[in-house]
Amino acid sequence: MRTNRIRSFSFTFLIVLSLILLVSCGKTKQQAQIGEGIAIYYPENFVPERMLPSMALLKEPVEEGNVSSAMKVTPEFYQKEGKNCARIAVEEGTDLYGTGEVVGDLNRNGKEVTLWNTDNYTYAKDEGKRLYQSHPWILGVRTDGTSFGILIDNTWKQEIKLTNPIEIASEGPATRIIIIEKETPQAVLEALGQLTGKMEMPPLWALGYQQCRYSYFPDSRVKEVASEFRKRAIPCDVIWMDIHYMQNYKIFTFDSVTFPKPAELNDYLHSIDFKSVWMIDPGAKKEAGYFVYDQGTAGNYWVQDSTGNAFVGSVWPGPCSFPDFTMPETSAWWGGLYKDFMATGIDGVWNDMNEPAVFDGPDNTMPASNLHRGGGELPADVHARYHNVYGMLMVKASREGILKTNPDKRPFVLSRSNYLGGQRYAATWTGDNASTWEHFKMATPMVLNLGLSGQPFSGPDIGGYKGDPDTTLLANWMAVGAFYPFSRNHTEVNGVDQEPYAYGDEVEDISRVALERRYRLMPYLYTLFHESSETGLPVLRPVFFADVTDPKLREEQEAFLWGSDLLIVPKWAENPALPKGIWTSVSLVGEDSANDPVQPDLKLRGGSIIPLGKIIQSTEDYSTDSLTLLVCLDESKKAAGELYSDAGNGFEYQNGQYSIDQFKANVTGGNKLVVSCSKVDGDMAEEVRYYRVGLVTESGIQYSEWDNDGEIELPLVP
Ligand code: NBV
Repeated sequence: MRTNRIRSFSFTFLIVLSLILLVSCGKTKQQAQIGEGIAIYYPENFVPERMLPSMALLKEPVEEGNVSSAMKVTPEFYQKEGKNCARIAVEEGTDLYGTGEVVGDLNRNGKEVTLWNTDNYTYAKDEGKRLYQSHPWILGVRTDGTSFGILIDNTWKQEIKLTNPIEIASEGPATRIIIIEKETPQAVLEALGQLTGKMEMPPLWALGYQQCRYSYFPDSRVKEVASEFRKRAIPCDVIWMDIHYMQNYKIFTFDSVTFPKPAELNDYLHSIDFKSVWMIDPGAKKEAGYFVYDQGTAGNYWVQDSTGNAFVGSVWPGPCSFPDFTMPETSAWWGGLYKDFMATGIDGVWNDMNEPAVFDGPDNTMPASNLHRGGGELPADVHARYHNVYGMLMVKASREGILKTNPDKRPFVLSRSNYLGGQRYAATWTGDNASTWEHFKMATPMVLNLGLSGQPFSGPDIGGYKGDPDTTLLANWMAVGAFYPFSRNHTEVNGVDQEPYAYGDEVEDISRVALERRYRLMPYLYTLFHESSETGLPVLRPVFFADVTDPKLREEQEAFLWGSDLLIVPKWAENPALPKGIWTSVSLVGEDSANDPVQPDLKLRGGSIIPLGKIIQSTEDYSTDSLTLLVCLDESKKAAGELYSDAGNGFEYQNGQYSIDQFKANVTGGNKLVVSCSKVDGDMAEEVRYYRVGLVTESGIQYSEWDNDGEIELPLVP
């Protein structure tokens, strides 16, 4: 009896034990579905403490059971030469894109990238295989257009070889990998947006053209340049202050001789409808009595060397200490520094050198053995782990601080360094390029691949940073540069004046036309930025997005798309591969789009309607009270389009203060184009809006009268 009881007790115990084991195994499953078409894979030697929380993901994925059989791509983990590796075989004929900010072709097949944020002047170091940002992310597009994404959830240094199989080798601990499997590349990017977040709506002014150099100083020179734009009627929204405005390059200070009254300067700029963006680097000069250094030292906010002392490395001001942005108290302090700074009327902030660049450090950064103390969710660990996210954590702290001090304004932060998911905090530019045709042509695929890696708001230094462009190069760069999401002309310290008017009448006229085109297109561009902030889709898109099954489009990197309706074809493009179907040239400001020798040809997709505004000198004059609707009919004589509007700044749009208008065109009675305009979403009070329709055909644009009754008619020319 007793033995039986013992037996049955042991039996029950065993069952309970195996149940416990089963459940706990379920919890630490090596792979699991985490969403529709999204699965996560763990290597056996995964150590959560060294890898989590994820710096790219918005939140820790929730496991939803076994990996679905629809997932076609699977990583295989292994170790080699002390590195944690993964290989991923892909179907023959797959085209690979992404991996963020890269030099070279749009199509990444056969390419290699090192993810280790590096200050890389003219992209010369390591043949440009590592640049200022890291995006451990690959987009794969199969021949039939079905697509997948590979997110390697790892901040440590790693190498990605885009071969078949794809090879990933990490210098850090073993990494988990997320795979997205969808019908189209667009759907993959939307899933990436859901996982890693989207760009917040920027202020409208940030979509305007911007003028920069290293540096405009003294303040009278800043005023002179800004006024020159107005005098010459070249549209421009923003002028930039590089490091010379600071007192001996000390961050959060103003030079007492050259910039004695920053508030007065900002007032002046605002009075002529300019905004100003000012640079802030991470390094704070090690100087007793300098308030930033004193506060940082008193608060113990600095990154430490391996012995636990504040790390000191040289940058512009000489020996500097660097905020440890993994510490919540450091980030809060850093954010607070923006209070007095922004109070001078500064509109936006430019965070540079945040790879971080350290002149006398190993490989021009800080030692990998430096210590970050973490806090909150982030564990303490060595710099090797946090290096690639140093810039991202910096712009996160900057953004939060700016928002706190100006809670009713949308922050604008531009960052040189960043990491996958960093579009949540800052826009970006592609660092120190050169004034050469090679770099000019390379800029489009760079911006495209950033967009295919989650960052929609980017652009290169127009005209090139190093060296001086010749007249032809600057003219062409301005003409195409008007179509970068972030459109800013910038040059290095010893460069000649590179403002569009400084190169003679011809470049000035070409630049004016180019920028007038951008500003007329502002209602469409703003709508695209809104779409991007909602969906994660890029603003600037590769031509193959127009037809993901057309193999001929997969490598096109000279022409590009704005959204899905406007194709931009540079005049220097050699036999560009263009999508099939109706794409009709449109002239916007009196130029001849198809035949102008420098301005890119703008082609409207058959079936689309895009709203155009007026030619304005800055977005301060932006209004949607009278819009021209450019209509390009499809084969069935129909077209449709949309406009997003809101206050252009502030957050009221999040409380419904926006409007979405929809436009629909069709031909009735065989001879009359009818376009209906109706508000379909948003609580923003309806303005009295005048519309006219411009029917785009091969022989030009036929315009209707202006009308405000929501249904515009245009008798068709037989
Ligand atoms: O602050 C000066 C420059 C800036 O103009 C440039 O855009 C950054 O990429 N900055 C780098 C520092 C050093 C340049 C050699």
